[in-house]
Amino acid sequence: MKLYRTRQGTVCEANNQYYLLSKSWEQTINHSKLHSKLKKEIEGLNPNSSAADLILTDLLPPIDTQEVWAAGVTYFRSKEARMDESKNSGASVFYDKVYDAERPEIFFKANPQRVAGHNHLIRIRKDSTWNVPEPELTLFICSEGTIEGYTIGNDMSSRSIEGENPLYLPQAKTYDGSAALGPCLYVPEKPLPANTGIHLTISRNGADIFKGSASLNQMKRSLPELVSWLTKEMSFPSGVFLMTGTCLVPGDGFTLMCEDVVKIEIDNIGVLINTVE
Ligand code: DO4
Ligand code: MG
Repeated sequence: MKLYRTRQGTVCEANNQYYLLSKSWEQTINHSKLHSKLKKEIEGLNPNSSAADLILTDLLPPIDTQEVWAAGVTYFRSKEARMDESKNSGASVFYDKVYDAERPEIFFKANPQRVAGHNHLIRIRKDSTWNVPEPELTLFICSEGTIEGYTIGNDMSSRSIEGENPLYLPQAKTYDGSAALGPCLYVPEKPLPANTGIHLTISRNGADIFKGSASLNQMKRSLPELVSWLTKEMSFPSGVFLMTGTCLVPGDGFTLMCEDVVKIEIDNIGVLINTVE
């Protein structure tokens, strides 16, 4: 089942049929056992063929009041890249340590105002010289602390700022247009398979300049483990989104430029496309 947040309300897609739900986004998504709840809810509704058009014309990011948090250095490739970018600052050792530590790296990523949806513009910082997208499986965790859905996330990152000093991480990670989520909230009956693929394509002037794929089973930590650390001492009355880290890092010579198109695909969830403003 997939939920889409649109300007005209919440659209639920199930078995190739579309339903318009009457409740707000937060009232719809913030439930434990969300899949069964939605299944019951659409049993009493008639499919609405024009609801499918709303996804094309009126789509919004799948977030309204929730915070977005992110986990980092959850894949070996990310650890390697961070250690390399921070070698002159002396911070490499911290990335090495956090990869093996019991406590993961978790940081605040964005409030909803800084989140772009599918086909919306994302941004790079003008005071940063090295910028990359980070394609990340993103969890929706309800206020009771359980994983209820998945979406695609882009954790836009300023690697020159992050590499200069690890204390600059909040500036490297959080600024206007620094996050993208979408296109939908995928609410399956069972957790995502471990071999779920994550695919990134970056295009410039119509040509693909980076292409890469990774799989969820390359992650060092489990998804419930990340959730348990996030929710240890924090409550989220409206639920929360958690980006789970990147495994796809373009080579050191690569930096994003204005008008580049970033396409992230995650198996079963869909495709998130954003152009750099
Ligand atoms: O500490 C740097 C951020 C790590 C990150 O965002 C990632 O691994 O995805
Ligand atoms: Mg990241």
